[in-house]
Amino acid sequence: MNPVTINSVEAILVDLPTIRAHQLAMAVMQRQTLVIVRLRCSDGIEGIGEATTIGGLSYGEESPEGIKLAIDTYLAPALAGLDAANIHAAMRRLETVARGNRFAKSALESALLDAQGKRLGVSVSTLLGGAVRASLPVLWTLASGDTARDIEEAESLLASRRHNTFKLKVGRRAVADDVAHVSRIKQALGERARVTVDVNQAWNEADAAGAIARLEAAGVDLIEQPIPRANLAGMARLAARFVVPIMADEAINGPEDALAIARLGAADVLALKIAKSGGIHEMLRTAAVGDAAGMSLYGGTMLEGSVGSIASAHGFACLPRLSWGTELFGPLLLKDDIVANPPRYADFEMEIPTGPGLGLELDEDKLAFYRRDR
Ligand code: MUC
Ligand code: MG
Repeated sequence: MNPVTINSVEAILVDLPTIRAHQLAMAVMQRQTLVIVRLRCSDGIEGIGEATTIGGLSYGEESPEGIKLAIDTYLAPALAGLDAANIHAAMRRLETVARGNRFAKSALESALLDAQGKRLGVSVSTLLGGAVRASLPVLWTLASGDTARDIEEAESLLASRRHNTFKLKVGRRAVADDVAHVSRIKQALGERARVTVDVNQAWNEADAAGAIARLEAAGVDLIEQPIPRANLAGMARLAARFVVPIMADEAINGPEDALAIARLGAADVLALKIAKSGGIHEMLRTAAVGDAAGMSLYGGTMLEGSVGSIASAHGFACLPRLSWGTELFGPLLLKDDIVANPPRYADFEMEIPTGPGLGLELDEDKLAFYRRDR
């Protein structure tokens, strides 16, 4: 029997507005750009995948436009004609033609997994060996830039039982203002909600030490990437100094980073993201290193839309331990969706689809409306 081959790959830039401004240390987002991948195979099956960045090039080394360029020019031609059912071999081929470019590779791997799941009639998590949970806890990020508005937003989400953990984005303002902002929100929510803080590398070690002492006293539950990613020794000193757990985000991409962090004790928790790792399989390898080293795991987001968030969810569903839950709220931050069956959120969790592949169907009209090149 001839193998099913990869016929073509299309990468489409899609711009979707956010429901409100999303303020992070390095960017203010008013919209999100999705790179939607459509991978067509010789048996007529199409797989879909997605990559996003945060604030163009301001979070990491890839931008949506760069991801599309890398796929169109280098990665799609390398995949053409390969066995569509052998995902490990296809990803190995991508490793040989391109260093890095993990976000682009992740979108392609999701599309390959989606196609293979559809071909076999099983979900992506089943294809990966099986989900150990049917839904995932999901937090919400408060990042309107206004303390009173953030408290109002949190109260309404608690009342509707959509989220009971809130991540606060800090690092744009003076450290003292950030600490006051977080303390006011934690005081207003009290024991009814968990509060975490993401600094996105914005503080130096001395500022971080002072701020974390006060945030710990205010009852904050977790501190994410307080200082620059390269300062692992500084992260190790902070992790040793405080009881409140320190989480690595920008400092961790793949398994080698997890090993370096474990050796130094540079974090208590790892923020896993399929994009940062270069796909679901690499995310699972990264998770295994962290887990073996005794670190706790967290399912992170690059603020993907429904396709990327559900691909992440299938991967996170397979982790034996995921003690800090996830932040797969990306689709809820966007005003509209390009899938016909968006993810369902209820009782503080996101449901993981059980249909073939990712379990998603593109809404062709919406995709046509929001694509940049329409
Ligand atoms: C990040 O750095 O964690 C995740 C949630 C959010 O609001 O921003 C992202 C990026
Ligand atoms: Mg982060």
